Amino acid sequence: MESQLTETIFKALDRFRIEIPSWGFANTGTRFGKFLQAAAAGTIEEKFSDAGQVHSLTGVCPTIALHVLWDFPHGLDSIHEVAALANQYGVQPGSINPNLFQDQIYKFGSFGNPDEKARTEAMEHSQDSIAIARGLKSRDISFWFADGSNYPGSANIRQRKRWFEECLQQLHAALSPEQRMLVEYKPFEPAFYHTDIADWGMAFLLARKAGPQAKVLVDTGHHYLSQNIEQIVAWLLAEDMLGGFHFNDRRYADDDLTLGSIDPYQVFRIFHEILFFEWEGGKHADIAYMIDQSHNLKGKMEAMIQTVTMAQELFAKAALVDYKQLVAAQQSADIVRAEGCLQDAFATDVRPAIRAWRTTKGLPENPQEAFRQSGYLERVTQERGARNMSNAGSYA
Ligand code: PSV
Ligand code: MN
Repeated sequence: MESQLTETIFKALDRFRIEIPSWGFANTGTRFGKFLQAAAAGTIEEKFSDAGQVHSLTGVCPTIALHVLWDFPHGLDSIHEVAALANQYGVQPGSINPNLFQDQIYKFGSFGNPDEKARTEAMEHSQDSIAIARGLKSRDISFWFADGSNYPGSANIRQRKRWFEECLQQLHAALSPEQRMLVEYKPFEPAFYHTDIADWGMAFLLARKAGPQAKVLVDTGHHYLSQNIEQIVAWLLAEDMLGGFHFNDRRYADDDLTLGSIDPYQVFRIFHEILFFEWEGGKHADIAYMIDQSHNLKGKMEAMIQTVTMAQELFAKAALVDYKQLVAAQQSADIVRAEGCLQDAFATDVRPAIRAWRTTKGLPENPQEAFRQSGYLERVTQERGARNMSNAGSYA
């Protein structure tokens, strides 16, 4: 491979980091049940241990996203335990995700709930989440709301919008100067008629009203089919409103499939918009890249390693676009040449350069193979198996 290409790929990889979600290592299910995995993590320590493994093999996942209800059993009092685990396992706490959807009190919503008690509880939990993030030196507090309704007429959409505005404004006021609030949108599930923050425009308006430290978080699975996600990315970048990304892939809805397993070109196009924006503007786009996937059938750690390596490949490919040629082709409306700039970069096999980069960093050339050889999976299967397999969830 030409040395210029290799250099561009190395540079791209040097700066690329992606956060892994604690919930990606736990046993999860579908609406119809759970299929258990003997090696799944069942405690916060096991999640840190698994995340530490993924980081030590890939070198690019220094942080783990944490879900407050699932990972901080004692709320604020769990901060010390989590901080100690972070040091022990060599991965730092990343984004802090309040859980405003699982408790019974949220049956009819959190900030959009007509019952003031539920709204107050949601606010208290959110304030605690901000304090937890501060205690752990986590910059981002990532808000996703399951709020919505299933039947026309059953919710006052404008009233709920006002509650969301008020609550987010109050929470923004509680942020420290270095903290950020990320507002995630999703058009469906669990609500199937209306969702309070259904799309990027709604998230954008709420974030803008909340204050300058609020940005939008895009989750690839949270769009209608065939929606042009990279255009949304380009607009948010242009408005300085893109704060974070939850990566996953899908075929139908929010399927949580492995990144790039269905449509790698889409992920490439998203990265391209980001890198093209940076090249044109000469500035860095401050976006937290995170994975938001939980696998029921694939091995969780294998799926995570597969995702990280795929993300690196697609990011490296996107970095290969010849911008000068692209701009010239766009300018002269040479459509085929412009499109070719993207296609040529996408078609480049970046894997040899990525393997070489890993070697220079003292990382295994093939993290998946190294994981298989490490014996880690066999060890944790042995340690966790009996507990995990007796813990089947049933909806009966
Ligand atoms: C919701 O589907 C979501 O994407 C949000 O980011 C949650 O925090 C995450 O999944 C985990 O349930
Ligand atoms: Mn998400």
